[in-house]
Amino acid sequence: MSLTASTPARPRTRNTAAALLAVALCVSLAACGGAGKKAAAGSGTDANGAKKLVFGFSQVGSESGWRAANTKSIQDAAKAAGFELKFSDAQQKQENQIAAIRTFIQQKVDVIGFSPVVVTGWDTVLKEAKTAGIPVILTDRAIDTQDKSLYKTFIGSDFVKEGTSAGQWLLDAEKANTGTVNIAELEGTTGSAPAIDRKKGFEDLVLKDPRFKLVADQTGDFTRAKGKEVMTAFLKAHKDINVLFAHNDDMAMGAIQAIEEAGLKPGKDIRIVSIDGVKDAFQAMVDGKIEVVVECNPLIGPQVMDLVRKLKDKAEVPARVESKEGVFTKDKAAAELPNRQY
Ligand code: GZL
Repeated sequence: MSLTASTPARPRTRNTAAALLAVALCVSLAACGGAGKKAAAGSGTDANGAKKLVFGFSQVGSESGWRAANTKSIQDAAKAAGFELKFSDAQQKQENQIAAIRTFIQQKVDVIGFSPVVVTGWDTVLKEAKTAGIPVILTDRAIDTQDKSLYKTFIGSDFVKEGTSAGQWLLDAEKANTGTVNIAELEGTTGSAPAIDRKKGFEDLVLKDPRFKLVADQTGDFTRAKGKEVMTAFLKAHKDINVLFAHNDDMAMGAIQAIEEAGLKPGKDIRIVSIDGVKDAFQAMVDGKIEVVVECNPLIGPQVMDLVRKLKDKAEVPARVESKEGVFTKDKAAAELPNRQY
């Protein structure tokens, strides 16, 4: 068994073997020119031998380009902060997130973070974290709970505002149209905060206007494949869809494939409004297939780690930190595309 400076020292008996081991250890560390220091810069301690902050993070999954960018932001920022990141990919299953949070509790991590795949069903496991004295930060997606003490802070977007921004663009784009506008809606993961709130923001604004009819709406689970599958079904059932509102770009990109395979022109026969702002969506705007993208910023890793450090140090944190985001129409897409980081 090789001992490094980070291995907790066992109590030593006063026998010769222990004394020899102690001498051997000192000699080996000295001979390696402080290799103990280099060895100490392993996962548990930093180059100065200080214990690293351990952050346990449960990610929703890897369902979209947005999620991939969010994961990279979290991982890069944890590394830059010098934290030990225990990262778990839940593959969009709540039971996997609950299991990961329980593991983090058993591992006695310093802070727990997660992006909840759905809004309900968290109280029990978050009570276990609270009992264990481990602070929790919600990232990206919020939860529905009566007990606000179960988490310390939330950082992410205002999804209702994103839905409203998408709806406002459509109202403006159709203001001269006196006829009926039939809308198909590809919803995000059922029960997730972005799906619930984007739907609310968009429909509360647009469906107040009697010209607009919601003729089809179904979840595409935020994935490209499901978005294509559901849009194909929509097109078989409805010959009169004028607009597609997609809760994220990946479903919009899948829908574009379905629309083209049906012999129709996306952006001409069917107007498309989407949310996220991934590079592929900007390229689709340059190509005239999507007309507007409401940005949803995944690059919150550095802000997350600032909050994690504050929680570890028992410093004050705001209850909610909101991301700054824009709305990009297709005429702006070519100029903005080179700036996109995800
Ligand atoms: C939004 C995020 C959503 C994205 C999707 O903050 O939770 O989940 O819009 C992703 O692309 O799958």
